[in-house]
Amino acid sequence: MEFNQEIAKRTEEIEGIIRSYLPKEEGYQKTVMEAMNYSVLAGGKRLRPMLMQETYRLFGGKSRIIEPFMAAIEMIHTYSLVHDDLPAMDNDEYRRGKKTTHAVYGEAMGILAGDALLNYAFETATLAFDIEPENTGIPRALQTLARKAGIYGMVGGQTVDVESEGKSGMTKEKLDFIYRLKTGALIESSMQIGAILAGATKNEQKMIEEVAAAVGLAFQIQDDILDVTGTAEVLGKPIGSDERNNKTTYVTCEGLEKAKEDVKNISEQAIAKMDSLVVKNEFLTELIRSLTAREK
Ligand code: GRG
Repeated sequence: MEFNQEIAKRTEEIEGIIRSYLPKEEGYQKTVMEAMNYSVLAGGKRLRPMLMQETYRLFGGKSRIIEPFMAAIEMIHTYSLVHDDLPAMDNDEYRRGKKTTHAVYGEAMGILAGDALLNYAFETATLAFDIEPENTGIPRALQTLARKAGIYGMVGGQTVDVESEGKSGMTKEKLDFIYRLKTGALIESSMQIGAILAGATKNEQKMIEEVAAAVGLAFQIQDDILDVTGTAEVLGKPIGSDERNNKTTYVTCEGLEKAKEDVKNISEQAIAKMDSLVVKNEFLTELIRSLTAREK
């Protein structure tokens, strides 16, 4: 099967898994559940669950234990987007080609839906105990999910990003820190959890964390590039937001051409590191390579 068809097929499967873990819309608190489901089902590439599932397969994982964690990582990713779009942050009206959650449900419900998704992610991930109680990796996987989403991960990176906005004095070192945490941490979490639950060794887990860090960095640089060269139709959100928000990005630091070269080089470094493992997953390699050419 051709790679793009394979991606489409797997994305659809992942969509089904995520959907199966979403809450029923019922009870007096129904509105928050509707807002959660609206946000998660608004589309998206489902990259993080895909990386998680493929890393799990890379290390020989075969059970459904990975599924609640796949849903959980997408819930955490979605919460971050819902909160990032709020008036107090980027104040965006469109995301994934649809109205943002607060634009549809109001600001208070946008905040609550984000909070609820973060919490429900952990409630969902713990269902792994029912699927494979004998898997000793579950506590470590939960710890990784928590840590990489929090102050030592995504929230930490977003904090520095928010504080730097509109200010001069951004250094390359600080920008790397922001990218590693804000974007990289959830990608690291995804791939590490796949490795942990499949029973990879400590050394293999470390290698995968490094591979994922490089994938995350390349992904964020490509995001910066698309904010300059992309189109609103394909991206599903307005372009030029970095310039409007006076943001220092990899593109403003290094220039467009160097940024494009670096996306390719950093991704190839990630692939080379993965190739040094004894286990192989060709689809995962192709997936990482395909991200360098992504248009959304
Ligand atoms: C609000 C705590 C908090 C964190 C926000 C993730 C984030 C941090 C902000 C969103 C804006 C942004 C540019 C984040 C960097 C990561 C990134 C490129 C997210 C978009 O991920 P995709 O392209 O989105 O995988 P889809 O829609 O495909 O799921």
